[in-house]
Amino acid sequence: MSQSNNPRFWASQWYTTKFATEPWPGGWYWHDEHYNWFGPYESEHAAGDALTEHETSERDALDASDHVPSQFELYYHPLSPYSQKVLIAAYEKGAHFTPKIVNLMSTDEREKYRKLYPMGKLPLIVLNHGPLIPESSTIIEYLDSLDGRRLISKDPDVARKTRFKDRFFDFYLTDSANVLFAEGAKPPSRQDTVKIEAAQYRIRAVYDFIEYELREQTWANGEEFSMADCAAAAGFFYAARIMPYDDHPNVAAYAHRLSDRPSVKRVREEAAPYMQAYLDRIKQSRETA
Ligand SMILES: N[C@@H](CCC(=O)N[C@@H](CS)C(=O)NCC(=O)O)C(=O)O
Repeated sequence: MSQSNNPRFWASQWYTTKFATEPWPGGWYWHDEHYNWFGPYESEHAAGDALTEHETSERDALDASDHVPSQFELYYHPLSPYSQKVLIAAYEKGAHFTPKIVNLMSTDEREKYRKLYPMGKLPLIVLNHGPLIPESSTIIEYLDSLDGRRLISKDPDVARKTRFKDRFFDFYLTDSANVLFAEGAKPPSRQDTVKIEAAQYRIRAVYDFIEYELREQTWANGEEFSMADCAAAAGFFYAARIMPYDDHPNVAAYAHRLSDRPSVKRVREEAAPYMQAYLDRIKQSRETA
């Protein structure tokens, strides 16, 4: 049950470990599914017994209810496009997860989150038996191994195209829209015009590319909604506000289909109050500047 090498990072849940001195008095500790630590215990055995007792009581409580057990914890923020991409996939798959919203703008929350995942990037999932899975596409690969409709085809040729388009939307639509959004929030004198022009060029190139691709297909990779569409929907959340596509009728129709998709609708409805609060904050800071 014990782990010796950086256990917090690699196995973050339901285990005991020994802290020699830091951050708490030496001894054995265990933590629960909410990262509450308990200890110190004199021995690994004593900590293990306390953990087993906790697990048993949790299981009994679950058995006594009709609660569907959570398959993992999802660390995310409703306004983070990569989080939205994973949320869309999770809703498509009908996954049961425990949501953990992290506000990376808060120094305290950011520091706490970096203890769990040092890269500090959202989204991240933590499986019930411990392992962390970071990176939106890797998370969706994992989700696709669970029950539910497939987001990455079993056909290797189709799967390769889905993976290409997923990366294509991430790198050239989402990342470019992020640049434009971040630069747009700065006062004009501090905006980086080289970065802005490069991002605008890339988004236009994405629109041109998919305008052609979408001339006779419903979704990014054909007739089946896939991981590529999760990535596209997340990218359009910001890109649509910054770089309209009215002169690309197939892109406009595709963006409309995405907005109508129940999983995408749900994610955007959940993000709406956070977006409003963000826009209000920007407006207020401009008024007081
Ligand atoms: N390649 C990563 C990108 C994740 C990413 O950039 N996440 C943003 C939020 S959308 C983030 O955590 N930013 C905080 C930071 O860069 O410190 C993925 O696909 O998950």
